[in-house]
This record gives sequence, structure tokens and C-alpha cells, in this order.
Amino acid sequence: MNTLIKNGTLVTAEKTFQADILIQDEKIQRISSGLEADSASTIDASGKLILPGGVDPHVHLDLPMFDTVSSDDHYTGHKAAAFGGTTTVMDFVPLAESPSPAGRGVRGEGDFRYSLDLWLKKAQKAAIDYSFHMNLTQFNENIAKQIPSLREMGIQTLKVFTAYNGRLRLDDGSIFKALQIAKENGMLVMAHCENGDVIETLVAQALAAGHTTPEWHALTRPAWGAVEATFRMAAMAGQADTPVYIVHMNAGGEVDMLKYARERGVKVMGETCPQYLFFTIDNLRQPDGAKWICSPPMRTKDDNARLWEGLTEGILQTVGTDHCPFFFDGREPIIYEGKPVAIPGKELGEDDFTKIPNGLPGIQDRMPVLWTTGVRAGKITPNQFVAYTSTNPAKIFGLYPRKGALLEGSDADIVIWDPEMKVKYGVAMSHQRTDYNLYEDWELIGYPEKVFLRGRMILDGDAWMGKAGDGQFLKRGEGKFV
Ligand code: DUC
Ligand code: ZN
Ligand code: ZN
Repeated sequence: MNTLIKNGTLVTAEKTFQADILIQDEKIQRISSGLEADSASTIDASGKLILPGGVDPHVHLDLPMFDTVSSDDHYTGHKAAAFGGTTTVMDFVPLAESPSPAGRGVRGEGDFRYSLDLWLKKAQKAAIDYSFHMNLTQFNENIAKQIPSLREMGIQTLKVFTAYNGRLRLDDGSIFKALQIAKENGMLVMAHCENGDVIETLVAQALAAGHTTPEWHALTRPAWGAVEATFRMAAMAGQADTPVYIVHMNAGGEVDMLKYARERGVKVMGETCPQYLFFTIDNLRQPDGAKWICSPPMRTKDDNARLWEGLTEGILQTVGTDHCPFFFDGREPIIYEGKPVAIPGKELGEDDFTKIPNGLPGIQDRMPVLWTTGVRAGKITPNQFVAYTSTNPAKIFGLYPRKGALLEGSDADIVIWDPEMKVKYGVAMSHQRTDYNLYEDWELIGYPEKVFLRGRMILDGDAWMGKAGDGQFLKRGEGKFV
């Protein structure tokens, strides 16, 4: 199937220019002005922008947590992503213990192949392209030996945690060894940065004092812990002489640490997420404060402002979502694709903030919200927008130039973006499978009009033409430091 998109304005991470695009089968075949093709169906994109499909480097679909599961799976989350202009997502594989190691692993220890197979099975319903990061939540000699095999499985990223003591956290020595192994094997360590020991202490003290409301989630996870752990990760990466990627940067001080380390030659990269650009601990103090509970938590207006500066000044490299939605009230069904759905959610922590599932929706919201509040507001350029939401994630995670690019030979993952489309955003417009939206009633200007995945139109206005099983697992190569 050939498609010719004529008269659009192409926006890439580097430049903005007028050209036509000819799509042949799954690829961009030609980019030039004055293209004609008799056999192609033609779309007139006058007045529209043409962007590479968004690449969201950080999502959690169908993730079991706190006696429930994140409420978007690998179909509904992908569909919602596409409605927001995203055509590739990267999910995290929890490290699982193989029940029967069959001579491969050690009973009771994490097994990468087994863990990946579980997640590949869940993702059979994928509607857009996807790849995975592996959570490195156990470390010993046997696990260390398995790490290089991840490359053959198409995974070149390991996520480590400096928080969640006794569950996900690794000690600094293990993180440092993981950085060394990553360096030897052309892999990249990603880090969730908070101070696990301080959090455990403050949570125990808060509960003992009878504090149960959502704001205590933020009060027990102070920004200093994130700042210190970000700097610690950067310093360890500097000592291991290898890159590191800090996920979901949320505190202004983390931007300062990133700048300090990068100016001294440390290859540290930073991702923020839209929620950290707008919301504060005051949102957690509202009667519906549980809606804003995620980890790391919302901070202050000064943190919002410094994160924006990080984007304006190019200190940060990506905007992901950390999409990990839950219902606000999972006792009340919503209608999704004509069927009632109810999944236990934030109400699980009605009487205890430590039992509120951690996570927020955002996979659809990311690009439209960032366009209005970033590009239209003059904080970032359209080219920075493309860099943060598509090109840089593709480069860092080894998908460029197949993804994240408008180049001849790239996958024809293309968004026709209407920069003047006005929408009143919120849960009614959202295909995220949850009962609320953080951007309820926000007036957005600029929205995806048509979305192509590998040459096939999967979205046209409100019409969804994508389907479960259309998404492909992307084996990734070595990424680049940006
Ligand atoms: N934080 C969340 O809030 N949810 C999922 C994982 C994470 O790091
Ligand atoms: Zn995290
Ligand atoms: Zn996450």
C-alpha cells in the first residue's frame, strides 16, 4: 500500500521544512517536494505538521501492584498511546523467578528468559510497536552471568532502583557492578532515584503517628532523597565510565545535578514526565488527592519551574510518561469499547496512604499536553518537542533511525498533527482505561489528526483502525549517548 502525504510541514529534531512524503508498504520511501505517485492514495496535509511517531520510553502496562494491576494492558494502553500520537512504547519487565529452571537458572532466583517470555505473552495483543527494559532487582554472580544474554533477546537496558528496600532495591555495590557489566556489553543502566532508607524510616514514623492521608506519600519521600540519589547514580556512572539514564526526574535539584555531572563529562541523561511539570504536593491535599499518587511524588512549584528550564535549556533529554494507571474508584465500572470494566484502584488505600497503588495515567496525554504547554507557550521549540518525545528516546534506546525519524528508509510511523485543533481535554476524550484524567477540562490547542504505524493508518480523527496483534516487538541495538 502506497500513500502520498502532500503539502505538509515536516518537523524533525533538527529542522522544520516543507516536503511531500511517499510511503511504500511499511517504510518512508521518498521525501521531496513536488512528489507525484499515480498508484498512491494521496492525503493533502496543507496547514498540518508531519511528525515522527512518538516514542514513549517509560510505561507500565498490565503491571501487578498492591493487590491489583495497572489498568491499561498491552492493547488498551497502546490504543491510548496512538490517540496521543505515540507509535512505540517501552515497558518494563519485572524480574521473575523461574518455577522450573530446566537447567538454566537457579531455583528461587530471577531468570531473564523466563521473565521476558511472560511479558511477551502478555504483549501478544500489542496494537503499536513496543520493546522492553529489564528490571534488575536481584543481583549475584549467577544473575550477573545472565546479563549479556539479554542482548540476544533484543534488550539492552537494565533498570535499577535505589528505593523500595527489600523488594526492588539494589545496594550501591551491585549497581556499580551492573554499570560495569553494561559497559562491557554495550548496554545502558536506567535508574529510579530516591533514598530507600530515608523513605522506610519516614513511612514507619508517619504511620506510628497516625498519618494516613495521601499528602504523607509525598512527605515521606522527600526531594532531597531524589536529588542525592540522582547525583549518586551520576557519580557511579562517572566512576564506571559508562552512561546512565535517570528516569522520571521530578525535583529541580535533580536538574542541577544532571547539569553539574554533564558539564564534567559524565554521560548521564535525564527523563522527566508531564505530571512533574504541573502538579505539586497541594494536589495530594485535595479530597481526591490519591489520583496524584505516584513514586517519586509531586513536589513544589519551584520544582515544576526548574524542570521546565531543564527542557528549555536542553539539560534534560526525554519526556516519558511512567504511565501506570489505576482507577480512582475501582468499585465503579467504566465502559471501555462498549463493555463495563472495573479494576481495583486507589480506593485500596482509603485508610492508609501506603496501600494506594502508585501510578498515574499519561500515555495519551503526553504529546498533546506538552505541545500546548511547551510549544505553544514558547517554552520549547517544535524541534525540541520532537527530540524529547520521539528522536532522543529512539537514539538512546537503540531504535534510531528505524524509529524517531522522518528519513527515507525509516519505518513510516507518522503523525499528521493539526497545530490549530482545539480540544477540551479530559477523561471523555481519553482512551486510557481508567476513570479519571489529570488534565480534566484543560484547553489544548494542537492535536494528532492521523496516525500511521509502519505505513498503515491506524487512527483518523476519532476513528480507530488499529487492532490487537498489529504491534511488533522491537529488538533493539546499541543506543547512543545524547
Ligand atoms: N512509580 C510509580 O508510581 N508507578 C510505577 C513504577 C514507578 O516507578
Ligand atoms: Zn520508577
Ligand atoms: Zn516507572
